[in-house]
Amino acid sequence: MPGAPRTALYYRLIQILREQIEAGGLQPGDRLPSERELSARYGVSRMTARHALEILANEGLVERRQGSGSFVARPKIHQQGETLRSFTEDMRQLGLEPGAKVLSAGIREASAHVARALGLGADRRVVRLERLRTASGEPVALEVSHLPARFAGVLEEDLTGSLYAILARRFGQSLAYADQYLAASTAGEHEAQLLGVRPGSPVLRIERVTYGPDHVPVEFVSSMYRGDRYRFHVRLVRNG
Ligand code: 16G
Repeated sequence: MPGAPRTALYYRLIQILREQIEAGGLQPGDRLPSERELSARYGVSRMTARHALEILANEGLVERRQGSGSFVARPKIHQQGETLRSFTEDMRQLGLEPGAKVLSAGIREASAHVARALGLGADRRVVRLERLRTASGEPVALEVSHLPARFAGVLEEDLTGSLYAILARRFGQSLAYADQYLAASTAGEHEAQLLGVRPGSPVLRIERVTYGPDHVPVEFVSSMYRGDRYRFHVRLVRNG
């Protein structure tokens, strides 16, 4: 890339590769040129080529496999943020098989944060449910749900399926809306192991309070979604 300032070289290379992937010239599973090939083709150092591939890997666009090179990653699981849906509904919509592995389930005393989110009064007991969610067998999210103690009956149910379906069937509890917060974070050692990523990998930390039609909070969840497998879409409409 003659003429480009040295510091911008890897940005240019990233742009070129990203365009090839997004335009479909390179398909999921396709092998990308090696560092050596990139360096020869675009006149950059191997260090620059490696740096560009590392950045694309961090973005989840490219998968680097030890000893065999870099490959175009599968598209991310695309979750839209306009409709309140369960994990099960989200995955089915995408043609993926939803799953849940129960890591722990029981009654706990809520922390101040959880009690505030659920608007709890004197009774601070909550159902705490920790589940690893899978999409067609692949771990994609860790969810820690908290429900007010009036829902303790969920603990007698099979929690490897849909929690929202249990709430509807057993308690007649429908859900109306939710407040959801997203923040960037990284996976700790334990979480990384469960999610099948390296410790320190980027993740999306999501907190959500879900309300019933009477505006009473039903669930507070704190989740960790794999940053390399997820992207969230929110439509913003301009006022006026
Ligand atoms: C979503 C919700 C979670 C809820 C689950 C129910 C987020 C961050 N989390 O994953 O709060 O417990 O759906 O799904 O959106 P289920 O009915 O399939 O168990």
